Amino acid sequence: MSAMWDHLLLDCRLATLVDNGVPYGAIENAALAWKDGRLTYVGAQGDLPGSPGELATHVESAGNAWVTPGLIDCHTHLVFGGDRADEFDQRLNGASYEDIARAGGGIASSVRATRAASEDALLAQSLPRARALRDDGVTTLEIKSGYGLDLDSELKMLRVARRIGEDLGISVRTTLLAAHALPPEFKGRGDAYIDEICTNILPAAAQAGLADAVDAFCEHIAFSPQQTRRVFAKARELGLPVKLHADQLSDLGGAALAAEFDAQSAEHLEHASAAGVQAMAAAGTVAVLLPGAFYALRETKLPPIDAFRAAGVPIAIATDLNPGTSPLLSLRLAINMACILYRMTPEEALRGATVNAARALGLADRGILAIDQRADFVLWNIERPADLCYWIGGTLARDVRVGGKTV
Ligand code: DI6
Ligand code: FE
Repeated sequence: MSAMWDHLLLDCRLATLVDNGVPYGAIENAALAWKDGRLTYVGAQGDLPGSPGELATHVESAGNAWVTPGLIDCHTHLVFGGDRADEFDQRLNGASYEDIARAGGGIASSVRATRAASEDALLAQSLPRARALRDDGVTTLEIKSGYGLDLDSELKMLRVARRIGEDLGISVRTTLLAAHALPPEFKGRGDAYIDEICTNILPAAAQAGLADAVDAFCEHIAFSPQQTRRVFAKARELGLPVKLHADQLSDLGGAALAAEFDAQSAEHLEHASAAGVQAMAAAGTVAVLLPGAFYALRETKLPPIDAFRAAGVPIAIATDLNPGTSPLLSLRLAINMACILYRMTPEEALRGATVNAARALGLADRGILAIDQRADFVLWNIERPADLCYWIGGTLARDVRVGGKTV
């Protein structure tokens, strides 16, 4: 008789993050089973419907380790050429962000380096950043384009993002962020660049199947609400979901604009208004908070966290990993920052890097430990779930599994 399940993991403590009234959805003295990459049993070991050897082909013990869903970093810009460490040094020696931008630095310098890099070189530079995230528990990763800003370079970035997923054995979701900054060849011609995005870049990315979603940076230093609307209208026409860098530096009504287009998520949101929060709640748009950028920019305006809680807007936490405002290589450090800087509880922060992050990516098959979910999970060297937020840095993951297989 063949066994019901491929694998059975005994002796674990599960933080399922299922909303069952127990903190962290925890189940102690638990077991976890899977078949063909999907969970088939999540529950008390004592309730197993038979003896382990009969139930599964492979049986192992977790040695009483805590197990969580695989972490999900739902907002990164981790594919880029070069770095901006020299600008970091200049800023700490008195240069302003504007001085650096006027001298051709800032996003423009990342665009030059990204355009100049071959696809293989870009992959080689970006892979270690993704590996650092994976090795401390990230099994699903969103990666945005936005340092290419021309058709070929944007598609190159998206192909590199996909190759990262293949090389590291994790899920990568790609987001086209052509509307990140104005490329130098369009200086003073923002609307013409939006035309280029709508008529060429977006349709080509959709045609090539390289974009899972479309994002834009709506800000006075980037694109206006009107320009953002044009990009979103085109995305809608092509059947692609949208997300928005909204209200990071000022309130341009970005949260409400995202909601108007049923965005999966609105991100940053330090300056989001009460009306924006209500619109997000009504649309089911997830608030993605990025404490790494808040920290690195020495921002003092907190996102309206109490208002999100009160309105029932799900809050996700991500690294925003990018060379300018968040060179943050750890999602666990991001959830620590969410606790310290945003006063979120450790459980809220952990939900923000799992179940709510899945929702921000429109993924219903991951983010909790429950039957039929993907068998993406992590065994940790911790004594309680809050330890994941408590330790500042380090590596706590003991075993990172995707579809049940160690990566
Ligand atoms: N918001 C950010 O914080 C990053 N992009 C964005 O839209 C900054 C990107 C960079 O400085 O390279
Ligand atoms: Fe960002």
